[in-house]
Amino acid sequence: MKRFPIVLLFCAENGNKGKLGKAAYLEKWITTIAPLKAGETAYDVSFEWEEEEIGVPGGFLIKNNHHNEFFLKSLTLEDVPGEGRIHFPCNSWVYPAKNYTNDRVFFTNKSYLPHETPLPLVKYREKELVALRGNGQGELKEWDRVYDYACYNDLWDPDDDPNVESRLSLLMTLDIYVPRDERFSHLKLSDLLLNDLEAIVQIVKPELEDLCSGNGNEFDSFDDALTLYDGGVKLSGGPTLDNLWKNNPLDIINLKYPLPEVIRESRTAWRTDEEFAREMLAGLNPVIISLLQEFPPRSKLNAKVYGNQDSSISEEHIRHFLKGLTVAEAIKSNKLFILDHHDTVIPYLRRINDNTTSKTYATRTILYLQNDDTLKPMAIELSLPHPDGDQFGAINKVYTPPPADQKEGSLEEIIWQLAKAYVAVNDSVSHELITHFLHTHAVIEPFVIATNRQLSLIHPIYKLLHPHFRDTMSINAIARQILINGGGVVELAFYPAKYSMEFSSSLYKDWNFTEQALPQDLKKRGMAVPHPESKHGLRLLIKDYPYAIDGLDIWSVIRNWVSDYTSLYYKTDEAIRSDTELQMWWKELVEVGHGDKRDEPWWPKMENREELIESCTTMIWIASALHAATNFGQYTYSGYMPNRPTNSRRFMPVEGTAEFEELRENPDRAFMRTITAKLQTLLVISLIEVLSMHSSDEVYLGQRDTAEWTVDLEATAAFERFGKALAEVEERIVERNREEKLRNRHGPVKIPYTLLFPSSGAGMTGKGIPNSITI
Ligand SMILES: *[C@@H]1O[C@H](CO)[C@@H](O)[C@H](O)[C@H]1NC(C)=O
Ligand SMILES: *[C@@H]1O[C@H](CO)[C@@H](O)[C@H](O)[C@H]1NC(C)=O
Ligand SMILES: CC(=O)N[C@H]1CO[C@H](CO)[C@@H](O)[C@@H]1O
Ligand SMILES: [Fe+2]
Repeated sequence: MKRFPIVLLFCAENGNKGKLGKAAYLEKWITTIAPLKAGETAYDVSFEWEEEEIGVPGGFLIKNNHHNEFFLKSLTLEDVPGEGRIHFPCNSWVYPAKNYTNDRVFFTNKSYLPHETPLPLVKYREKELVALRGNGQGELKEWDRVYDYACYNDLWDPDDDPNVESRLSLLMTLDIYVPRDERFSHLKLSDLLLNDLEAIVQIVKPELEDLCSGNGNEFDSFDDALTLYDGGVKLSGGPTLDNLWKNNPLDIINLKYPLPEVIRESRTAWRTDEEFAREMLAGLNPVIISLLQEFPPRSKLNAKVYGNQDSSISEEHIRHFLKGLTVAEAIKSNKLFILDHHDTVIPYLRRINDNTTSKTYATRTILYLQNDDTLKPMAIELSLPHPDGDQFGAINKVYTPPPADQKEGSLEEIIWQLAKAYVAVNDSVSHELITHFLHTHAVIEPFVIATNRQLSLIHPIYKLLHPHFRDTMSINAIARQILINGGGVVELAFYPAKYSMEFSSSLYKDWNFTEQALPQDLKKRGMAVPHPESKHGLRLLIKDYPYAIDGLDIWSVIRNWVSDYTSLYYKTDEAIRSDTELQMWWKELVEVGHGDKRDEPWWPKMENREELIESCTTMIWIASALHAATNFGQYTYSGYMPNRPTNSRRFMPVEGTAEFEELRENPDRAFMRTITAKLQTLLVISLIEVLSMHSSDEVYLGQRDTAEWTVDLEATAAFERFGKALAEVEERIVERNREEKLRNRHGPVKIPYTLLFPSSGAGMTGKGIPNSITI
């Protein structure tokens, strides 16, 4: 065991040179420390103190002279003269010394702004950041700890371009470079979840392709689609996938898919207009709905290129819903809302419809706010680019619900159901590619990298943000390798097909970081107006808007915590401006990390405490609550594909065609042949089942995986207040879910709104806000 020399780095209060102590070595294995987790071992080590004026240790150096790496969790010194206990959280893989140019250094759990750093530590603080930034040269290896930027590109041939990450073939191991300490280091479920993702792509996908080849790629009815959840999937002449799994070492995935909650209480409630609209406020993608402020809805696309893209929905289509109001009056009294998937889709639609097997529309849905705060869809507009060219504008067709006295199964009702399906297709793709992938997973990664490159581990803002970055680089690397890669599952199953990632990245042009702050987002969509007397200073126009109500509670609790914590370290705005690391961090984030957006006027300048608080709150909100709200309900709502299809393969049938006859005679079959096919359905639900699960070692908002993350008592007290405030939010969520008059919290499908409920157990729970994007 005497293979690892450990040298303490002393900081004398008076002197200005760091002194290194004598090397010490691990001694005996201690068995008395509790609680240790499986695989962890504690060792004794004794240090010689030369004389008292040498000061107290502020760090230590360690050399691994072994052949193998080990994970160093922490070092604790007991009975330090004049100090008592000193703790060094480490949480890092230490590779054999030959892999490093400098000795590995670790610091105590004290925070220092750069200019407050004890002189002996300054050199080590700076050298460590230089090492973490790397020199941009060579291929990075497993033991490297370098955080650097590279462009992701799977849109053309990346191997021709030396500046972008090279494309990897699908090997059995996932080996995109990720700094070692960012790789899922935890044992247990999170590793297995990854294995599952790999297995779905590498083992299940080929099996399913066989199964679904030829005529086997269709569900003929809703009942047919339900058999998935009863019997599992039978492979042609072979075992069920379930059995396949038993023979596989990774036997945790359940290929007998569990029944998604959206059809648990009723097999048909999802088809009601009330549920269709409710999911815009409390479902997976509650961030698109907005107040309608002009009628008919106008397009913001450039008319020179796209012609007239304004809506054709007219007063006649909707007047009978308005309880005697004119449209102008209804707009004035904030009664009209819109789910607008028009402008973003139109520029891609011709290519998608002409060059892929998808056949779909841009959509607009107009809704009326009823007195009980539920929304009633009044009209759906489906739009296509003009066949003669973009400049001729859109071809629009407007659909309205069947009259109330019409019996179920009428042709009007069948067509209306199909119109809703096209809206759901657009919404589910927009959810996955934009709300979930682009606006959480993708935009947060530059923050992870900039923070690690520019803020020292002993910087208080590093300590604030670090828990919110856990595992994010790992899951994103996996996504790049097997989900969003060219020819990957997303392209196979989502209607933009090979244009999926181009479509997603083109919308990065519209991204505005400051707008992701929940209050700003609600104001922008017209869902809230400033109102100083109301809670959170906002009045919601739909009072029963579960995502916004629970979200504002969470937002303000995060904001209070960030504000309390940062005020311990920054007493003045000048302290922000003179913090050299903080300034470098923000500059690099804006100019390099989000370099394509560096000239946007909305970037905070990071010149005062308010900007720091708002920016950190927004980062934490995106990584925790926003991701949770849009991730962990995926199986609940999309596990049953007819509710949120990812693709449409046929246009709305027109009278006089065979497809129209099929629609009339066998509407369910026509519906199933329009939406996502069987292979794609099985793949998507296998994936989202895994993506909807929490690993058993997930760390939730208000928790830390390192108990002694700071020695600062005021910071730990503020953190405890944060935890208490979150517990109170939980109580309020439970109470609201009990109130029957809040119709949007359960809806016809009877699913309470829990996606912003902070804590959770492991597995698929439909609740829980992890600190970071881990899946
Ligand atoms: C479809 O693809 C072909 C070949 O790549 C291309 O020339 C054509 O412009 C595409 N069509 C549209 C509408 O983009
Ligand atoms: C970005 O968002 C902020 C906050 O909502 C808003 O004030 C600003 O106008 C937006 N800027 C742009 C260019 O969209
Ligand atoms: C392809 C796609 O998802 N189209 C649109 C669906 O709706 C969202 C929200 O407006 C748009 O951003 C997408 O462009
Ligand atoms: Fe996710």
